[in-house]
Amino acid sequence: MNRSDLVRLSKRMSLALRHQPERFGLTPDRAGWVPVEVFLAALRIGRANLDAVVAGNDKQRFAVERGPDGAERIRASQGHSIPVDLGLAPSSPPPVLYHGTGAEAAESIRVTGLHRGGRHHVHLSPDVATARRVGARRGAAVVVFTVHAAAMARDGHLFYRSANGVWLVDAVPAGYLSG
Ligand code: HQG
Repeated sequence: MNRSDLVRLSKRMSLALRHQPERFGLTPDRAGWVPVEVFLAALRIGRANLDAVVAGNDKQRFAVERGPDGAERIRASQGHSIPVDLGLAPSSPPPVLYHGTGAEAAESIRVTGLHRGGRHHVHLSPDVATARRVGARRGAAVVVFTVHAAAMARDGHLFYRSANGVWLVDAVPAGYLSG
């Protein structure tokens, strides 16, 4: 597979594991896991291609591990819109985190704070460069907000860190944002 085939397959895998498993005849367990064997059959792909996407993925979106029954299983590490419990423990965030978005959303965010869209959490990046890449999905004019994460945590907001290093929180009230 070339790079664009890998990206296309990664998007199909995201759709199947995060958003519309039923379209592929899949029923992830409550933590979002699907047996690898079942997943390969449902997407009609071979193991080598799955491994290429999992290993080569720019953001390590997918996790493969051996489940309690000894069989391998796969899930997306974050970004679901289907109900899943990733089983993440709350974790102390660094002093600040970042959120990149499109300029047209910025004014509303300054007023109402950050809300999760269709996903389970607001997604925050550990560094400006990553936030800028996330925001660039919304167009050329990117705004990067600084989130005063340690202050939020002190005030009782729970933060989670996904297996691929994305910070997750229910919402960010406007008072903790600058930028
Ligand atoms: C915006 C991708 C107006 C928010 C990325 C964002 C990330 C508001 C959009 C991951 C708002 C939600 C998540 C408000 C939030 N007014 N707009 N009050 N509050 N928004 O896609 O953070 O490739 O659910 O700024 O790289 O963009 O899928 O979140 O633009 O890591 O692995 O509402 O998705 O990863 O959009 O991206 P999303 P996101 P993957």
